[in-house]
Amino acid sequence: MLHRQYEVEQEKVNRLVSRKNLKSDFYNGIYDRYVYPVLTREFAPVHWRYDLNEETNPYFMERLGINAVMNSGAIELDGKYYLVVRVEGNDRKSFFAVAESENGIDGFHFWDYPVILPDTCPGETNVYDMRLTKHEDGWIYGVFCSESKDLKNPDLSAAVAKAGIVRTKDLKTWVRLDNLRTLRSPQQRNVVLHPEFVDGKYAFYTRPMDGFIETGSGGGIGFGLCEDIEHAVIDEETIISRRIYHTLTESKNGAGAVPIRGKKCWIHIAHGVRNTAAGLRYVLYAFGTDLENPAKVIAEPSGAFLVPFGEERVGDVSNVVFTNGAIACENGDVYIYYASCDTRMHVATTTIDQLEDYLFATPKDPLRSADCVKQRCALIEKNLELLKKR
Ligand code: M1P
Repeated sequence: MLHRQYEVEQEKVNRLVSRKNLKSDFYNGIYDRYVYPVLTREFAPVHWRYDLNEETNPYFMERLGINAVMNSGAIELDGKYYLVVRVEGNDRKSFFAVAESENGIDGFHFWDYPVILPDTCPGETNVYDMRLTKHEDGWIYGVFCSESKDLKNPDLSAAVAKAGIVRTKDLKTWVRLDNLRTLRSPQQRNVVLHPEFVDGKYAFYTRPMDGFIETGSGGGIGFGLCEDIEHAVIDEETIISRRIYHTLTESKNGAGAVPIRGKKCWIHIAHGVRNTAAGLRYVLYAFGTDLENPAKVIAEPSGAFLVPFGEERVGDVSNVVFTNGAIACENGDVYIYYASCDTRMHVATTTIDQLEDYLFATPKDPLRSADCVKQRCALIEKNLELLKKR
């Protein structure tokens, strides 16, 4: 018999799903932010979490709780907006689940079942952060982090991160391919598949790492080509977006959303990490690469593109924003999905024109305080001249 509490709890989920989202009063001219997250753990269907049967669950206790919903791949299909969400159970294991919306800013609701990934790697303990690429070969690829215990290292926390690859046509049936092998980098996370062939090959953005947490000698976001996506191997990775001292990428960085084809460049939204007394701080930054050669950076605005604000600053891993999904519509509108603090999902909306203006007209980081002051004084002087003419 269905427990009477079911309707009460499901009504709470329904209210969240049907809540209209509103643009917040935040302004920077680059994008709009929204009052409500697009997904929180409270959006998880009740039948994922509770045994609904009164006989076997007389107290209607949560049996398999959901801790967080975060870092989501994003894709538009037939006019609908889909997120492949990283859902983290109370057991700390992550899995993927599809949530869909009619308009991309509210109404996201989960499908009945999570994504069933083919279980081809016996050592794989955790999977997370899928990037969805609509590739010109006709498949939708999901590239994600496949994490296993490092059996060679006695440290209990030692782990190995690899890039897992799946493909699908409908987000329902997934075919697992071999994990990516990068011959010169022992670990990989934040790997992204470029949507077009480059020199007739599959192109990946990589993040070479020596260890599981520290990127060590890995210099930043890499780029490499491979012939065979079913058994993907990259032998050469070229660093295209470097970690730089005293910038927001000093500790590490990583590719984020699948690059968007703009009018002037490929638009990249990535994350940069620096260390602070309060721990690592993750922010988003953006750069542009050449349309013919996506490994060549041609626009590098200074500083952060999006940082955690207000309530976004607090969560399981505080002071973090992270993106691994954006949707660019045919009319030029762009939806950037980002998680705050490994806890919940948000959207920011903008356009390709705004993003390209940001990329090409924002000054570059001069890398020294003295030069930053000169840069700012030049702006102030120009503005004061204009204001005098009012
Ligand atoms: O906790 C913040 C993020 O940490 C990792 O990112 P990176 O590999 O750049 O350190 C990822 O595990 C990501 O999932 C997480 O949001």
